[in-house]
Amino acid sequence: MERINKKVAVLFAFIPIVIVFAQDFTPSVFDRPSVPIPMNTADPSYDLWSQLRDDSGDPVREPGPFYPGTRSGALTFFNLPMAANPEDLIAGEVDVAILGATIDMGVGMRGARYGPNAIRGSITAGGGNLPHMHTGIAWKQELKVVDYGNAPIDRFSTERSMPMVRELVREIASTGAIPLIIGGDHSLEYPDVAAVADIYGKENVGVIHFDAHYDAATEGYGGHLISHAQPIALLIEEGHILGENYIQVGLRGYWPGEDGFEWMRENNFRYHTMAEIERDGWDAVMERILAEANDGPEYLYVSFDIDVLDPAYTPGTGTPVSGGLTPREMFPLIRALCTENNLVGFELVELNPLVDPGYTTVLNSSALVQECLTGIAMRKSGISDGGYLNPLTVEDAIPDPPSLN
Ligand SMILES: [Mn+2]
Repeated sequence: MERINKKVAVLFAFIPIVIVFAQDFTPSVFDRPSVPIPMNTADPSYDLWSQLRDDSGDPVREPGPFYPGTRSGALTFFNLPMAANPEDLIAGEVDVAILGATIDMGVGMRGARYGPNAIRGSITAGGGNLPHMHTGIAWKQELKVVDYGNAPIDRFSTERSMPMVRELVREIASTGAIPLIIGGDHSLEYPDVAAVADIYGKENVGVIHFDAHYDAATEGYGGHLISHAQPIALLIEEGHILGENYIQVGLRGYWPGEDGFEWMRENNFRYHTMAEIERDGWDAVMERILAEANDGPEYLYVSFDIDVLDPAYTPGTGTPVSGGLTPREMFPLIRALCTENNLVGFELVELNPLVDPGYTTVLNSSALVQECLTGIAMRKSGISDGGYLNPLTVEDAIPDPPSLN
């Protein structure tokens, strides 16, 4: 019995040695040098994703906006006609081209890729044909707007998708049309703003960025330089946009911390947090934002992360933060910004229909985009005051009682 125990003891004594040897010789992912795994460029599918917009095999047609099939049934943004290339935009004298960008690797959560089609499928009262009650303006009657389809996305790589998005946004902007991008996650701000700066000049474009989060991380994301938390850092560091032309609105919660606020101050950012809004009231802060936009460079780009709104109105997003703004606060500001400024781009990002059980977020996102379109239409129809309200809407015909005068 004792001999058996000895044998067992000797056997067990070898186990750690065996484990050590096994570790030495078993290849492990942690033993590899920390360089990315190279891609198989010989794979026939290597670039297939990027050819989404290759229309060389399509039937020949006259350039200009067109309806895919019948006018009912095929889903386009707001039931608008489509355009496929710059020739269509030029021939149709298009004012705004709406581009879907189905990217959601940058948020690390599946779903934002369905944002564009959720907006395409949304049913909106009026839909741009009827006059917006506040302003009396029907944006479809003032503007030529098209659905420009989707940007090609490598669904396994944010990094690889960026150049294609930038090229398409640049293509729209080069015709003089306003690119309106529906995401997709906030990594899109990097190619979107870079593209607009390519066309209008790096020092000539200001950005107003609505978001609960700061989105200017330089590290902390596994070595990635682009994700939905990083587009601003990349834009500033690469010099596509100047810090003094950047305005942040709606920050709250726990990010940025002190380092981030210091970084924004060093780069001459302007920012308006929810703390400032709670202290001074929305009307006062809204006036400041409008004044700062007017004080900025010649052109304006608006980056709208729907999580700037309170999760009560936008539950369908990847990183909701309590204590946000309401649509009733935001709509007049978006309308005014798009009326009073030379808008050269607008993006709506971080809409995730998969976590939007009541279509609340789709509804509010769709309405928000149409507030911007209404603003652009107001400007085109000659209205310069972004706060303009239709007298028919806000004044009844009966004189007020003396007690109110
Ligand atoms: Mn964001």
